[in-house]
Amino acid sequence: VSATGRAVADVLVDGERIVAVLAPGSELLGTNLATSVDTVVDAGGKYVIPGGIDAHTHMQLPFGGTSASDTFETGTRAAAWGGTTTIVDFAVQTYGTKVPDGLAAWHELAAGNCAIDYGFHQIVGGIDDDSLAYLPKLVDEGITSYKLFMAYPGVFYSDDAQILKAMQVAADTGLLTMMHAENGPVIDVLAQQLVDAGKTSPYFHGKARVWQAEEEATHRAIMLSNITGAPLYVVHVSAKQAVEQLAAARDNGFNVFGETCPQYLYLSLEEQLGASSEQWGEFEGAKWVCSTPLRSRAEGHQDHMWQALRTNDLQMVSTDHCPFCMKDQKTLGLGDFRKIPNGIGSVEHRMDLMYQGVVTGQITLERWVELTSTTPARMFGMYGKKGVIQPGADADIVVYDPNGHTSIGLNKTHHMNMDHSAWEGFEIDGHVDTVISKGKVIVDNGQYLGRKGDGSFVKRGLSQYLV
Ligand code: DUC
Ligand code: ZN
Ligand code: ZN
Repeated sequence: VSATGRAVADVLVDGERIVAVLAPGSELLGTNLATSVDTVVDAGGKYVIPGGIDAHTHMQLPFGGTSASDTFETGTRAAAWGGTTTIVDFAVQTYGTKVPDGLAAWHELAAGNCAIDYGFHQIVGGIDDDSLAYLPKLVDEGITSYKLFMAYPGVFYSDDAQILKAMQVAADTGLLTMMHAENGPVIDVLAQQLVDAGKTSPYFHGKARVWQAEEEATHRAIMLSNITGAPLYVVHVSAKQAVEQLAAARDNGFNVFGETCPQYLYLSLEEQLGASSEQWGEFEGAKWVCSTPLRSRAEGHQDHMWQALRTNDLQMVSTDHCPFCMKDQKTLGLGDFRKIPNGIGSVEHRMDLMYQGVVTGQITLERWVELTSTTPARMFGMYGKKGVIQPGADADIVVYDPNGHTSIGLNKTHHMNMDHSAWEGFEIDGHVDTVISKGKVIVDNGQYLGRKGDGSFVKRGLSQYLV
């Protein structure tokens, strides 16, 4: 199955690469494939797809006095279990530090530890003369996208003047600007007022982060992008009004893109409000504290995200994988939702959760491949090597069984380094059977055969969506 169609075929792999895609039983150079190769993976009755590409993960992200609980080792292994063969993680520069130092630290964390291939985007948390001067060098290092934040004043935040200057450099160099589009200063005032009124439980995280703050910031980012001529990629879109801003801009010919995440398709603020457990009481809701937040189902955001994936108003699905345990991490925010580390762990479940959208008729099989692999490869300058099964591409291949079943939960399928699952109880009418990364079978029939260090750094080219 590819982004454009499906066919019955044999895929021939030699070393790390795909060398041929052939009609079944064909002969290559006079030899019958089925009898002359070393290893045959029988995918009869199953789907063969290009390995998933999760272009938005945060392994070990420092946040709110703690760090995301998956290391590159545990997080990429969990990704592999779930049929993802490439991640693009975010190297971090915070205000007052140097971009190359942040980047070097990220290389240090990842090198030799990953189960699958990985690339980096660069978070630039302090736009100043130094960081602006460094942006063009990122391209030479294979880091062709960077992320700015319109939220989190005092931590990662950039104001409009800083964003404008960064986008001017991006327009000149071909760097893709990724934006966390929420009006942080407004959200912080609303959050303070809620806390002052004694409304401190996890649910109020979502009440403070109103959709208007996402719509407004999305619109502002689009206009700054248009002023500068820099293309824009808005991350973790969750509000239907933000999608409408992107759709209108695209209709006007602006080169802007949007991603959503499984949590904004499946989970809601109402469910977070209703969440409670013997162990955690209403603090149970902290498991789903992420930014942008879960949105109200009554307001129709979830249905709108699925629709936008069908109509291409949104182009991709990533996870924003940013796992924190309840114990000692999420609980930092007991009594004040602002101190709950923001994030959900999903890197292991994206391919399954999106396949369930095929089962329920939300998207086609081809669109599943496009949203989870082919477009991420194109968007982030890896297409041809990744995101497609064709001669010359890396042999990153997943055999997916539509007759299999996956029960998601902490004591079922769970390899992420977390003490809970945000997806407990989800049932998927499909199963990742075999995962091949650069020609090596790393997951097969419930067995992990890979090693840390199998994955290497991918130097990415410019986005293939630049015009
Ligand atoms: N959102 C999250 O949920 N976690 C990390 C950063 C972000 O923007
Ligand atoms: Zn973000
Ligand atoms: Zn993120």
